[in-house]
Amino acid sequence: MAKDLRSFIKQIATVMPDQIRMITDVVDAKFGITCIAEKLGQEGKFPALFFKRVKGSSLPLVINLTASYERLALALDTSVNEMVRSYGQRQGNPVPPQIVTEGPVKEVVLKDEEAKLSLLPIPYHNELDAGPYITGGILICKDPETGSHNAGIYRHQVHNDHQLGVYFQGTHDGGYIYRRNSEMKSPTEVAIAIGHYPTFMLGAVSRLLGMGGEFGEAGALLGEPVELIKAETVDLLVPARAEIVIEGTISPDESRFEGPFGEWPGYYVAEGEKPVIQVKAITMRKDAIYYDVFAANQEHLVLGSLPRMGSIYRRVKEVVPGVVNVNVPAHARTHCYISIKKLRDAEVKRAAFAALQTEPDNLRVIVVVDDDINVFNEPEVTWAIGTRFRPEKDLLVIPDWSGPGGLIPSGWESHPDGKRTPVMVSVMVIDATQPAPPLHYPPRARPPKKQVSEVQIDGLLHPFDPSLVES
Ligand SMILES: Cc1cc2nc3c(=O)[nH]c(=O)nc-3n(C[C@H](O)[C@H](O)[C@H](O)COP(=O)(O)O)c2cc1C
Ligand SMILES: [Mn+2]
Repeated sequence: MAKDLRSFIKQIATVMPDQIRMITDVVDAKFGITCIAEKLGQEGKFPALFFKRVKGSSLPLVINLTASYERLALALDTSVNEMVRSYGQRQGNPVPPQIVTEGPVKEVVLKDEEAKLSLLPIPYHNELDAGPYITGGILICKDPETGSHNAGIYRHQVHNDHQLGVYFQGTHDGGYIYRRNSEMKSPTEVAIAIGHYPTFMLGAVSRLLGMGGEFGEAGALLGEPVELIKAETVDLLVPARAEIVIEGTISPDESRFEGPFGEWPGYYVAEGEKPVIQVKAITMRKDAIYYDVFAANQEHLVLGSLPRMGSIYRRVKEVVPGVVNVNVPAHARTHCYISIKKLRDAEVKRAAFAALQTEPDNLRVIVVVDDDINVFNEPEVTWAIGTRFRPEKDLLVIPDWSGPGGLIPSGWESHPDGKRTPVMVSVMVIDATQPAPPLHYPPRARPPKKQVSEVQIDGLLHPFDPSLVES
């Protein structure tokens, strides 16, 4: 069966039924949806939430679908432990997309005045957000130089029924394409695809070298070619199995104030004048499901982190073949833990630099550890820093590595009048590995490994009997 948003929802409901919950009460898209998700998050729960009825729209909505590594690992058909390696390996083997002439995303075609954004249940997410935002849309546009399609997730404020904002950050390709077109006084044609199999979203957020290639990447992660179909009003190919596609153009000389909006570092950042998308058409399935990402929350982080980890793993592997695993923790996407089977001391810096090159704007702290450390178990990473890191030798600070600016507040200097100016930011590398070869260190103290592996926990543990301690 071809993979899409609904096939994934069905898969979760079948394989991990506890991980999806349905709400049948009518809920307001203005904070109602995110407040329910937030309340659950405060209890440490991040199930996918399917809202059957959203006030003012006939479409249901799913949020938090991609808020857990366990579910993303399922989408990749692997385990959390293996997902980074699996991602990195598949990234090297793109599967070209397939062009089709029919697809469910064309069941409803609305053009011009009929194409109203208010038909969609677009939520307000965080308290000070300037408006409803499309947070899970994949923006597709074409490189004017090569004609190749590029895709990435970008935030879109809803300005009114027919206009959206777009925030192109730093060096991202979407922004490059827009700026190139604008220099030539040409409009940029765009399509925003909403709702697909999660690996499609992951593919769009991959750190690929050069422009475009995301559809091939998504195919590699999906395990089948992405089906593409011609858009109605713009010269672009769009995913035929998406739930919804919004088509439009960005004029080279129109801008509008966008933001504030709560971003992944957990702050309202990057408000200002931004380009405007004029909506030309909306095409969708007749029973379309609206896919939303809970911005500035776990879902935003998890969805952003896995493509980074996978991309970093692949790039580190090119220079340090003994790389074992990479973790960019969702709660601190500024950090990156890399475990390596080290042959030579020089490999630590090589691994760290490859990670920093892959993810130049957002990483602040790189920790390199040996292969006995599970980078997904942070107490082990901390233990390695505590017992193997010698600050006077093993700390490297790289001043002015990235910026100026960015989404992390330390990339900005605040002034008494409330204004902020962008500054360069520094990064640090912590070498928490043992010196190579790792023979100088005494063995780690542990009970006999073989005997531990033979212990059967099932049937061994019983409820404690309080009568044993009654005086
Ligand atoms: C949920 C989510 C929202 C994102 N929002 C933005 C955004 O508003 N602006 C931006 O520049 N990048 C954003 N990103 C990151 C880009 O999608 C990512 O860097 C992508 O690789 C860019 O693709 P491109 O360089 O091919 O255009 C977001 C990522 C995620 C996961
Ligand atoms: Mn790209």
